[in-house]
Amino acid sequence: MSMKYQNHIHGEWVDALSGETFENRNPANWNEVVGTFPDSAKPDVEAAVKSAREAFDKWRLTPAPARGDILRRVGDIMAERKEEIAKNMTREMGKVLDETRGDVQEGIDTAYYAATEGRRMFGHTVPSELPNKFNMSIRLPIGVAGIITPWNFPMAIPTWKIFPALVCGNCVVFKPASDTPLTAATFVEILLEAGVPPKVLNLVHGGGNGVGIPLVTHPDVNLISFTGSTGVGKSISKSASETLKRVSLELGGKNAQIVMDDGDLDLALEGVLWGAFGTTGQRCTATSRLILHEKIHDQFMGMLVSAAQKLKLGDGLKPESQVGPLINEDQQKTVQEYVEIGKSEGAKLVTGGNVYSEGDCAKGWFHEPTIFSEVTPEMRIAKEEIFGPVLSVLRVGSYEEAVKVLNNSPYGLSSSIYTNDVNRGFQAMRDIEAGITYINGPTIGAEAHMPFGGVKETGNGHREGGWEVYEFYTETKTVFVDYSGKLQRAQIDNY
Ligand code: UN1
Repeated sequence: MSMKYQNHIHGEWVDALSGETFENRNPANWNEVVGTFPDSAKPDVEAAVKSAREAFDKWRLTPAPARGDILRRVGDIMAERKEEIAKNMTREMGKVLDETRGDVQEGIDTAYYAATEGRRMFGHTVPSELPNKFNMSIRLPIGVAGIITPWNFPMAIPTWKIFPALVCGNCVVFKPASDTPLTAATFVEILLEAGVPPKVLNLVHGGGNGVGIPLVTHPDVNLISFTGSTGVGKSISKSASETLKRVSLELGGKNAQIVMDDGDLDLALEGVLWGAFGTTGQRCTATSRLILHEKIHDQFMGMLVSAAQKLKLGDGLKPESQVGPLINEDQQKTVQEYVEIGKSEGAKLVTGGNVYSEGDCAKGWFHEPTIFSEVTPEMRIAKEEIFGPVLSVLRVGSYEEAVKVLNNSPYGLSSSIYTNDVNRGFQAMRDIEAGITYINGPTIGAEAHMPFGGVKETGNGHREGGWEVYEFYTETKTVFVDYSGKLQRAQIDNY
């Protein structure tokens, strides 16, 4: 049954002012409408920002530990509803149930971490250079946070942004991806049920032009956190600079796994299958390049191709499915285009390459796990983010060449090396240009309490997750308390 959902603005559930709507469909079965959502525009965004701005005065004065307590309850409710949320997430975006459960769990972990951060939010106390004077820095909320999230982690990524924003005392206008509005609606419902004051949290459904741009350019929005493509990230950065907003960008990747000749090949095989074809390759951390030492290249390719051919495609709600559909028809077309590009560049298609439409899969946007070998570093399939189940394999002769090939990328999010040489492992930690490096693990597997983000065109230097994200959502105020009872001139009276 398809339901009709609304925006949450100024403490009320409302339609878009224009009355327009859009449909959310199941990528495993395009005939199934999951729900109907408001297709919002600038006036809706303006109302949401106004609400957040008004709510800020009170929310900023709520003690941070009390804000944290609300997030702990959010975590509890998410844990109770985990199975239901995961099933609905699979219906709206396709990844298999184990993965959508993991996505919800990442949100729960982030909630409990954020809850305790309400009791930290450390500042510094530092000696003054003058007598009878006290120096410290304190952390203050900033104001209204505009949160723009993608469809591939419809729960985890909104939690990475919204929990720290709230616990730090900011109010939120949330624009979720229009491919996954249902998980977003459930998430907002849970936050409200747990006790987030209604006007503090505003949800505006819709597209980038209708909602994203008005949010990014709104003078009363103080910060923007965005996860998505590098192209969109650059244009957000440009537009947001007009109003000097603080912007955190989490963008594309072309992540590589290196397998050295001394690596454990069985382990590396499990890693690359999970890294490349988990979430149907639709993660910013997905393994889209495999860099093989020439000594193990042929043996490993044999193992990889036969294992990839055994992967079971299907509706993510079925327990036997290992690889779900792509998110939509456009993404299926993009993947097909890259298969053609790979062929025309002279790479060797060793398995896959086609849309998959056996049985029930004909109703969705499935694509075979696809592997190209004999890929060279200058080919487009070695450089561009595809966001699908396509793996490009490159052959190298040494560790130095492996790192050079890995670093030959405009992106730098995640990376991995399989080696049993401890010295190599430590060299790789130092030499690989990426925000995340796994030793003997695949490129995916971030944990909520560790910083997440990348270098080069993957972002603009901020991190999500862990302790670092809390810096982004607070302003530092430096405070001097002079209790000497007289004017003390720094740098002058003491020298
Ligand atoms: C993303 O790909 O957008 O490490 C986020 C991982 C996940 C998060 C990925 N826990 O793959």
